[in-house]
Amino acid sequence: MKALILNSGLGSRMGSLTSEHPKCMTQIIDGSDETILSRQLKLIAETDIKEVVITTGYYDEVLVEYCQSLKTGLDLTFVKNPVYDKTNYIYSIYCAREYLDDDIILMHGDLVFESEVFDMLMASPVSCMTVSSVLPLPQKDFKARIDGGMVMKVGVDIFDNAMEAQALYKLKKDDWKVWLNKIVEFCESGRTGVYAENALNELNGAANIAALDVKKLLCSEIDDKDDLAVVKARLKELEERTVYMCFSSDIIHGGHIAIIKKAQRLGKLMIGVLSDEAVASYKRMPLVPASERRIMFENIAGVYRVVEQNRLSYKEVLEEYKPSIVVHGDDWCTGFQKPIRDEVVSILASYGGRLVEYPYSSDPKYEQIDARTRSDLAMPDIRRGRLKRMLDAKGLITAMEAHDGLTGLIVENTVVYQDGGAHQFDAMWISSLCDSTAKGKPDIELVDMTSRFRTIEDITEVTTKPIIFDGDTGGKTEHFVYTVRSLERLGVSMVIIEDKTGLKKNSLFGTEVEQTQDSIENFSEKIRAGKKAQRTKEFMICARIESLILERGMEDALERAFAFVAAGADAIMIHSRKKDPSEILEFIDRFRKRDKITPIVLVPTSFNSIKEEEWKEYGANIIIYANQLMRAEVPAMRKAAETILRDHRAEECDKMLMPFKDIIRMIPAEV
Ligand code: SPV
Ligand code: MG
Repeated sequence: MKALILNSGLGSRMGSLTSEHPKCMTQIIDGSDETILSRQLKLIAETDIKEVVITTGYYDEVLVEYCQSLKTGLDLTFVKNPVYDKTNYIYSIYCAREYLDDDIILMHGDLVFESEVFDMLMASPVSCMTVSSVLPLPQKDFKARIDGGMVMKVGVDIFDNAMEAQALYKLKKDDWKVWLNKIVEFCESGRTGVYAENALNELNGAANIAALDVKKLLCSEIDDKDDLAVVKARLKELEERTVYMCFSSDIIHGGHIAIIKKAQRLGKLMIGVLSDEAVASYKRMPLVPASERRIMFENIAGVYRVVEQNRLSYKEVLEEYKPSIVVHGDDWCTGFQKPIRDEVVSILASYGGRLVEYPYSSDPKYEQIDARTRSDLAMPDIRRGRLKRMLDAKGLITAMEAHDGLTGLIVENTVVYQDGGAHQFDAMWISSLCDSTAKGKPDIELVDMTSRFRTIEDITEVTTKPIIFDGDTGGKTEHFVYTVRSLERLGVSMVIIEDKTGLKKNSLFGTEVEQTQDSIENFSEKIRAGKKAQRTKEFMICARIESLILERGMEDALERAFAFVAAGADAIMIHSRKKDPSEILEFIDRFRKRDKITPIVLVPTSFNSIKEEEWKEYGANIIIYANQLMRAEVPAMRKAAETILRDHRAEECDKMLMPFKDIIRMIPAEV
């Protein structure tokens, strides 16, 4: 594709401004060197176009010298119209015809347009001419008659079914050829004093030129000093406007830079860095924290300002900064981001802002980078540290039970979009109860550590979320120190050990079975030994207190909690089997009076009425849904088995089941 700029004319209506150079060299931004032509060439140079044909005439040598001084990197061809003062630009095109055997971007040399107009033109898949459906029809300038979205006729005397039009065209080779042949015919028969559009009009639509409606965007020719003043004021406005884009990515690749560059052309670019909490809510905990991502963007040339966006919703940011333009990929027109987009559109409309959407393209090169980043998350060193970071970022995190690869995938991938936000579990809980039950065994530390580690591996092979491991009593201190290191190697973030000794039974049996609580001294020693054995700084050991389960009272629970924190526990889990949450609330309240920092972990299986946000307000930090997936699958499986037994075939059972294809699809072919 080539560009053709028509610069032969006299520009006589500009008065003294064109006494020493052609009109296209008129300065359009006070205090800068930018001229009509330098701006056009700059926009062209930002595209894939390499060659520009410029017709000259009036002050042609000044013009050629000027163009060369601009160092645009473009390949410029100058074609002089020797009779520029006696002919119209139709003849200049005729003179340049041998250079124009390609798709052509055609523009008059006195045209000033904003980058968005040029982007729209370049993106058009068909030949088109810029028109405006909202500007008033000019008396003396070009108008186009439009029929079915196509330009039928262009001229100054057309008022019916017409729109304001500017001589800025994209012409596909075939359409251009038809028009150019007509131009040649005109010129060779001596009709050189008319517009090139007179030739176009004789084609009666055969050139297939669509109307590209640029509405209120700047696209104006400069004929006289008044036009110049208007354009200068508009350009100043454009320069002052702010453009907002929000980013959540950990890395910046060529695709991001390309879109940043595009957005920068619209005004002063302000970048929003999505907070760690907001990113974690819909994607995953970012690899690079928001504070560092902020620095990354602050150091990109031409970024005017970087702010933090704390929620997926743009509301707070838009209301505070009122950017003139928000830029986003058009991928958010559907799916979970649609409500966020709708809100942006309505807030922008409330103060006259505008949304600019670029077509979303997924480049395999960048997808590969994303896939690599995702798979890095599964690596032990990266996975292990993410629980602590998430806890710091969010204050309260949730973990769901996973007892094999399949349930791991469910915890990994289940997302619910609600109230403009996305909700998913932050971590996985590898429960002793569910791990044992999945093997048909009782929850009494019968399933040995080697087998429990195998479960962890089944899960880590197919997921990336952090893992909290139910370490039961931790076993003998001499064994626990080995367990700690093995868990660290596996990429587990936290082990929870409970202060029981002897034959452990599940806590939810409470005092119905015999269970022995360990002494504070012994258990503190186990914690100390575990902390000493650990090799990575992020691994956490959580002490689980069974005093309420075993009905030893609140004072005992609190005494233990403070003792275990003093022994080095990184978190405290308090458990209860009561439906009523009040003893848990009392514990949190009293613990928090003395210790504001140590994370509190809860397993609200019985006391399940309180919502996560309320737990956060009370002062809890990790909510573990310890067994719900297993308890959901058992009745579903039993029902399917009974139905088949009853009906002596599987047909009736089929309606209870997920389609066969879906189960195949839910497992990715590769990680
Ligand atoms: C587990 O999930 O194995 C637990 C929590 O330890 S509970 O079953 O409530 O004791
Ligand atoms: Mg357990």
